[in-house]
Amino acid sequence: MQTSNSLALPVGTTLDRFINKQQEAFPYSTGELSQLLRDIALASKIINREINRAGLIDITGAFGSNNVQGEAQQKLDIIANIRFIRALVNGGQVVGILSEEDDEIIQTGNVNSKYVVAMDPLDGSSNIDVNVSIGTIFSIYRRVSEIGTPATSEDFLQGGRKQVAAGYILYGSSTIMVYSTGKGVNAFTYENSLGEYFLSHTSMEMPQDGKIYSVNEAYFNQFSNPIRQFIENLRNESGCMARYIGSLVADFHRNLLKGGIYLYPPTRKASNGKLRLLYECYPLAYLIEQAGGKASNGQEDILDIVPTSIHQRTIVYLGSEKLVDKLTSDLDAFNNTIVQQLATSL
Ligand code: AHM
Ligand code: MG
Repeated sequence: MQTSNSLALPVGTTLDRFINKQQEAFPYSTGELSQLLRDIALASKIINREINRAGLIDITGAFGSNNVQGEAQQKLDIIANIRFIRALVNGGQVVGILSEEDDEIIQTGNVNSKYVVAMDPLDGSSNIDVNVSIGTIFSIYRRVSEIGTPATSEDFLQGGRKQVAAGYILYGSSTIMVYSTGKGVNAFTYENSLGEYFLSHTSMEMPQDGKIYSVNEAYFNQFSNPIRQFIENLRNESGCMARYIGSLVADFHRNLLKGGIYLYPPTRKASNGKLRLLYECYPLAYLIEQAGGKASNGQEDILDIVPTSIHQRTIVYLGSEKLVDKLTSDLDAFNNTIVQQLATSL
């Protein structure tokens, strides 16, 4: 959905020009965040290139162990991780990186930088090797540790509302970068032949309601009663359609544009959900709130969850306001009934 652009920039503006314009709106800004966003965009272009020729690398790789850069053949998610880290280290604006691919915080050595980045360099592992849409997710914080020292886990455990920017890159039928610095959400579509991102969706607003639900229904029998009931109502009474790619960024992006809800409830294998709070759920929750949608774990807004560890997981429901409100009120009602039943049985 496209609405009028608060910055009065025409669609077709390059990402660079947009970032510069945004920076001009803050006279005391130092340009570090702007440069960091440019570094992320650059890394995504490199990853986009790797993804586009992934099939080809496989063919050439079958005859030897090295790729065109003379590096050992690696899986695309590992390549993406390396590319991102390299771009952020060389860019110089980030003191520490938290990546889904690394257990520990990565120290960039840029101890005088003010920002840290939490990221999933390439999400959608089951889709990576089969030419289905995948994505990069990122979240940016201003560090709380002292300038001149390495990054600490506290820099990353500030809570979702402390994000200064967040976004994702979807490598799909076209490549698109969607991000927010807390003043609305804008999207930039990549023009391959020019090597540039161009503003394509301004001040994005998520529809308040929607007809799409996205959940892995293979787990249906493992879901709690109110979740099952909610899904059955969507199917039978609300006339909703199921759409599930199994790539969070792709499912999220479609629902952001069209309206709908994405659910990852507890399952037997993942009793606290599967998705990671810091670099999957916080950034998407930040974006969805900016676009007028909602993100909840069923009990509280995702952005209000107090984080306790850098790789923690969470249950997540991301979607149009009306759908998430309905789900959370169903869950509340169910919990209240259980409490009452317990109280009367005592
Ligand atoms: P990953 O980080 O290993 O790629 O897993 C995250 C992915 C999401 O992109 C997707 O929404 C979800 O896992 C799908 O999980 P499932 O296969 O259990 O439905
Ligand atoms: Mg992931």
